[in-house]
Amino acid sequence: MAVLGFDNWSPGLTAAVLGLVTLAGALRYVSGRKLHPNEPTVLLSWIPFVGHLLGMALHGARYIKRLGLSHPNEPIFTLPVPGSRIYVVTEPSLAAAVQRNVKTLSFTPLVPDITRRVLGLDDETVKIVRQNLDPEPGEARGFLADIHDMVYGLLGPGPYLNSLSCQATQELCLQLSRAEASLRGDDLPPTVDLLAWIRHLVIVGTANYLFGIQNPITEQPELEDAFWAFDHGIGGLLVGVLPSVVAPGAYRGREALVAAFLKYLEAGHMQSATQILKDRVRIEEEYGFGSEMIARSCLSFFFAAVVNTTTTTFWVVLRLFADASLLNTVRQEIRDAMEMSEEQMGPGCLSIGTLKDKCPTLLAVLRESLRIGSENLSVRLIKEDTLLAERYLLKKGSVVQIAAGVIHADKSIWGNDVDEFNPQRFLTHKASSGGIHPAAFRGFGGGKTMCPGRHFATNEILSFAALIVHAFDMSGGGRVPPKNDRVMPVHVLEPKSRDYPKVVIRPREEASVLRGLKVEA
Ligand code: HEM
Ligand SMILES: *[C@@H]1O[C@H](CO)[C@@H](O)[C@H](O)[C@H]1NC(C)=O
Ligand SMILES: CC(=O)N[C@H]1CO[C@H](CO)[C@@H](O)[C@@H]1O
Repeated sequence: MAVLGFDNWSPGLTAAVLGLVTLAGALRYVSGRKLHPNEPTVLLSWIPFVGHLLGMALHGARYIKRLGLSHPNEPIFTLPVPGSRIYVVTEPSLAAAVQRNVKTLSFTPLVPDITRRVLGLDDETVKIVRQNLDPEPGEARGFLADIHDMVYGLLGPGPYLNSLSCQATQELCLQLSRAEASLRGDDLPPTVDLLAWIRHLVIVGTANYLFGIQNPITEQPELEDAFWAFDHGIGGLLVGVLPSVVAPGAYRGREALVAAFLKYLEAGHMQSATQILKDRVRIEEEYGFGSEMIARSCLSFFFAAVVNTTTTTFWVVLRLFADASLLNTVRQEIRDAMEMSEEQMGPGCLSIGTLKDKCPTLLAVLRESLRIGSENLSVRLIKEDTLLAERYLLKKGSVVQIAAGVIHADKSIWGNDVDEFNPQRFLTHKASSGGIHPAAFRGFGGGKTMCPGRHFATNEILSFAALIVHAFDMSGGGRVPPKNDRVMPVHVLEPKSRDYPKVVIRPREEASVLRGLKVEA
């Protein structure tokens, strides 16, 4: 006994342990009960009440994914958490049902609190954001509804989408030609961290095309690091208590960026920003946002425009350089698209539309990279008790999440090679002709909150990745590291930091197109 350290074992302690075990059992029983016979199956955690929250905090995306994949016969299940329930949807037709139910299932009631935590909005601004969240037709509209309509309108197919896509690609091309110039002189090109290389090009390029060249990033290049510190600590900011202690790096990074955006606004540089940002600022001013809050909102849009473009381009490029035959096929598609653009529009021109038409394999690589990399949980608050698909009762006040990570890893949808990177699956008849449910591909979310930037992002990433593989060779990137899914997925997953691929980048002869390229829609 002494060896086991039970010297002080006492009847009182035994009773206490027995009591705790009984209490745990009782709590498990209570928390495991359905609130209504039609509520989705309740999945219990080993530790009552807080077990699921703990699991998500410790294992991130992987926790829900494991639960979902180990219960393949439950298209939706209930996770009891303190004071509430989380319903998790893991099947496309139910995901579509959630998306259709716009009256009682809504993301917007969650926005004020999320933005308060992540961006540090003050109480007065949060109050403005909270008003008229989901106006019915004929009702007074609120801030979020106005922003939503403006953003979805401008970024939908049309002339602004085309001009923004051209500006972005033109700018990224300029960044690439600078990178090429700096590599050209080297006899022995250095080994670089591919993710860091792409991060730099995207963050500088995006700041330029969105905010004009007198933007915070060109004025203070050290803010690049602040940006990624903010990005990597968003999970900590979402906790919502003592951000400067819980997520000090993210907090300091965010505040440095906000100060710089405030300076940018006060200097009047917004004049040279792109239309969508001017419109956002105008709406924010109309609703009474102060300038510091407008600076915080600038950071939010900048964030949306940078993070997924960076990570997705990184995976696309890495995948291409890891597979010689895939790279050959895609390079041929790009050459054809460039030749055709020149025939149609003149020497030195690249048409984004032609690139999209002529590069089906590249587009498939992009979609397949998003299938594998995106595990976000689309969240909606249940505003009224809701019977989903005439079968599952969702209780008011809880949240329902669509688990992209589970749906994207489901063998019954994608086939037995679901864990393989196989862009062919997006080229075959099955994927394009309705063999796969339209709500199964969740890279851009779905329903009312579907990413407004999806057309733009597709144009931008396709052109940017095309220019990279056309103009550069890369060696050393043969191994594709696994994604790090132990984080809260606020964007497309990255590899673990120790696995960031190191590559040697060399300009090809074809890199000459970067100089003087004219990008057209
Ligand atoms: C590969 C690139 C991108 C991916 C994978 C992506 C994906 C997403 C997803 C999944 C959502 C949430 C949808 C939901 O919850 O149902 C979202 C929201 C959003 N995205 Fe993107 N996005 C990308 C690029 C962009 C770009 C380039 C922009 C802007 C220029 C942008 C602007 C936004 C905005 C403003 C929202 C919030 C919409 C709202 O809540 O009303 N995204 N994005
Ligand atoms: C980025 O993409 C992920 C995965 O598709 C998504 O969950 C997330 O909301 C996106 N973030 C932004 C800021 O667009
Ligand atoms: C769990 C999680 O990170 N969900 C995020 C998915 O994407 C939306 C829109 O960008 C975020 O608001 C959620 O927080």
